[in-house]
Amino acid sequence: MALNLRMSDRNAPRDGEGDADVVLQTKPKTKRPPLYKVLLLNDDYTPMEFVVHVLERFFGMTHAQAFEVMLTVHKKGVAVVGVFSHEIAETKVGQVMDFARRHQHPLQCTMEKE
Ligand code: TYC
Repeated sequence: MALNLRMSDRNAPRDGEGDADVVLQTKPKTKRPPLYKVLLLNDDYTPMEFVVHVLERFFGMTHAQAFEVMLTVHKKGVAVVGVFSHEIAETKVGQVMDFARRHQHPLQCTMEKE
């Protein structure tokens, strides 16, 4: 009769004989999907109130949170505005870039693997 062993069981003591039919079973893998940071970049032209609106509208921030994050981007040049799965991050970046373009602001939003 064949034995199904996990890798961690390989060297476990075993009664009986005959490893002829031993089948190694790899440990079930449940790797979490990678996460992506969504970044907002500063520029000299996009109005502060527009950026605050973007952060409220697409990132669910309160007005106070959005204002604080906007100021961080304004002063430091860039800030992480959220961390998401690849698909959600891509959607957020697309929404922000689209919204900015439609309003003719040069606001830039990007994503990078965490
Ligand atoms: N620097 C812009 C200004 O002074 C404001 C701004 C903040 C622009 C954050 C983009 O991501 C940004 N009007």
